[in-house]
Amino acid sequence: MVTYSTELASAENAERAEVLELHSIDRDSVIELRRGFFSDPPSLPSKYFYDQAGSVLFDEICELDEYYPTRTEASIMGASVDAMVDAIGPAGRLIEYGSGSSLKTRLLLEHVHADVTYVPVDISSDYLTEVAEGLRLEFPRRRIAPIAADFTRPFQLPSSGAGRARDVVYFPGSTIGNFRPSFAATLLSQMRNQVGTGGGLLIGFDLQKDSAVLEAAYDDRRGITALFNLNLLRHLNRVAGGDFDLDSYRHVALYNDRDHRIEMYLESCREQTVTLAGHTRTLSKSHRILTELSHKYTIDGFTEMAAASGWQREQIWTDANEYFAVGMFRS
Ligand code: AVI
Repeated sequence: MVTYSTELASAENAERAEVLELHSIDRDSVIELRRGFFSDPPSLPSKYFYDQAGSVLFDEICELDEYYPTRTEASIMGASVDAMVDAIGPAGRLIEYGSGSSLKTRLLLEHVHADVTYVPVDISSDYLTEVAEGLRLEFPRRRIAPIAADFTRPFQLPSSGAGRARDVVYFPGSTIGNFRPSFAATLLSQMRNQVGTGGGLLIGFDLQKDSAVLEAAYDDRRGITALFNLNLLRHLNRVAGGDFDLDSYRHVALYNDRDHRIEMYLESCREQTVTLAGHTRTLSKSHRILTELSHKYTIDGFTEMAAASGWQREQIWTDANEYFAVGMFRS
């Protein structure tokens, strides 16, 4: 029989669970969330796209006809892997920022010098351990030395020892484009400081192109990108005490010609009140919440940004349409 006190206890438990969930993101993240969502225009950090459901949706995005970056980068890598491996040389370590499943790295791991240690860096330590174990089975001779870290904050690489060959940072997928140029430059400088003089950077970045191609890539016909965008609200409902009603937002993706970037929003379909991380605000009908920026560069523009962060361009590989580029830089 359900009594008043058991109901009360379960309400208390629910409340406690909610508080615990709220604490499942750290204090800095709560502050970051509040700062973005309770200002105007409101924004939410893109990192909340990637819970388990979001990672599955992102994998689906990568397979979409309209979403050209993944397939184009893979074809550039496939066509020029020998030249890239030469450019990497007998590096001490190949350090991958935000390695995730390390899927894009397998091609390099099959080809790079046998002495190269692979250092995947990822925020999710459980997933990192699992992926590293799989890689050790797949590449039994390769040294794999994972580091659990949030690469958007400064982190320490273990010392590579005197006389070791140079380190190379690998940053594929045009993830650099998801940061505002000022922060992208900070990240490039952080990488430069980690590898020191003579180090390398192999990086994928997306290029400017027709806005219709870009908008289709971020607003596909099957609506997978829309689900990916909306999933961010579901994730925040779970981990940050949000009460977003997913049915009352629509996905919007626009190319901003002036700043050369795709801007993704969730647009409120009606006036509504939302609670997040313990605070409440009102959104009017058509109010847009910014959820992601994806900057598109020219090869020269990217080279200039890299140079300002201490990187000299060595080589650029691109595809026949010049949709995407992979660059090798030296510090
Ligand atoms: C992860 N990042 C490079 C993707 C991009 O293209 O900016 C994220 C993405 N958002 C929507 N589709 C893909």
